[in-house]
Amino acid sequence: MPLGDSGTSSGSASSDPARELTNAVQRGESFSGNERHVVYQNIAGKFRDVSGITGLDLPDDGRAAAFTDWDGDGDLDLWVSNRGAPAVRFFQNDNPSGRRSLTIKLVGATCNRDAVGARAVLHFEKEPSQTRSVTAGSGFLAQSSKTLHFGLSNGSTIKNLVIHWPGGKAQTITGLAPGKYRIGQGAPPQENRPQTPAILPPPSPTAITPKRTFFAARPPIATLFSRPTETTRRPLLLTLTSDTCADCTAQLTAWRTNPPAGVALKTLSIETLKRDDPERLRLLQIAADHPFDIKGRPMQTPLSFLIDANDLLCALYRGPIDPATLTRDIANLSLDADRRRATSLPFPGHWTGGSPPIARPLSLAEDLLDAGLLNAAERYIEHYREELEHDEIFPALLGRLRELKAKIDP
Ligand SMILES: [Ca+2]
Ligand SMILES: [Ca+2]
Repeated sequence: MPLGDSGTSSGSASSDPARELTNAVQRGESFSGNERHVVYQNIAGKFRDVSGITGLDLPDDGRAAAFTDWDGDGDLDLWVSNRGAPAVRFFQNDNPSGRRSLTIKLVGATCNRDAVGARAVLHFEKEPSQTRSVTAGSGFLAQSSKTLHFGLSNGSTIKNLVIHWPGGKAQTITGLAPGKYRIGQGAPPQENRPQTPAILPPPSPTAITPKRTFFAARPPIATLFSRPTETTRRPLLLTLTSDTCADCTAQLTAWRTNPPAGVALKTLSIETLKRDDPERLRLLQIAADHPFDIKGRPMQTPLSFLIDANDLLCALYRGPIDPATLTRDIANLSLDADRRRATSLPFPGHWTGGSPPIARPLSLAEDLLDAGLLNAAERYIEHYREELEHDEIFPALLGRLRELKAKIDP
């Protein structure tokens, strides 16, 4: 597929393949097809698909898989990373078979200390031998534990372990019982008691869903919403509600008796917008999606935009708003960029360097073009022309707008 000028500029035509791919990813579509994870069990050299019974057959857009005995109980647990959410999954191996294992941490002396490249062959009295190698990286973008893991069948007796050190001689170790060992190159095995990482109970989904985001970089959205004239030069809280949403009714009722101070309120019904002004609804969705680099995901209502007096989008709230949080966010509207960045963190922490992020109006204009809202894009470009002209790919943006318009009206 020809990629044209994609990746080096804003791209031009709407049929630009790389742009289409990016848009699909932003819409939450799979990058590589809807393929479930698969697990194969090796049975004497033949493989059986056991994906379903392992519980690993998820339709995630998976990337890396790394094996390690994370909880230290002797069996291998699994970490998987995904392109979309959840970005990381941990699978704790709870197979109750109670079988034993032998784990070996190799430490090089004349070879590299991690013993990368070493090969260990475990011989048994009766069963076939097992071979493991220390690798730096396994599969795609993954690194499994460098500790070698041998699963043992019931009643098996270990004969010996032969370690082929990189660039060195083979070392044979006898008298090993199941367990955990650390073996230095040329030295006898020592019992290894690695620190076991703590496994906390998973957080509840509601605790990890971001309900409110206070933006470090504030996108300008003046032409994407209509500000009631009486709210000029005042912060505005613009809330989208749905007729069928109980949280919306509760939120509006709460505000009737106890309206937030220091901000003008404006409420829009999604159903009314769909009927009377569908483009406005699309513009508001673009404003809500843009900071998160997503497109067209289902909207959770009430959805509230905190917009400052300069029409910058400062915060976004999904669901009912905690009044104390809103009061604090309104007070924080005037923070400078550094303190705004510190405030935007969703968890405790501090920044160690770099400049605070700044919004890029040009990428919002591109979102409007991607959505085919050419008139809205033109209005946006006209309104923010001065800022946009500082962006080095502004000419390419204008070129793309011209091309898209020519397609509609050749
Ligand atoms: Ca384990
Ligand atoms: Ca286990």
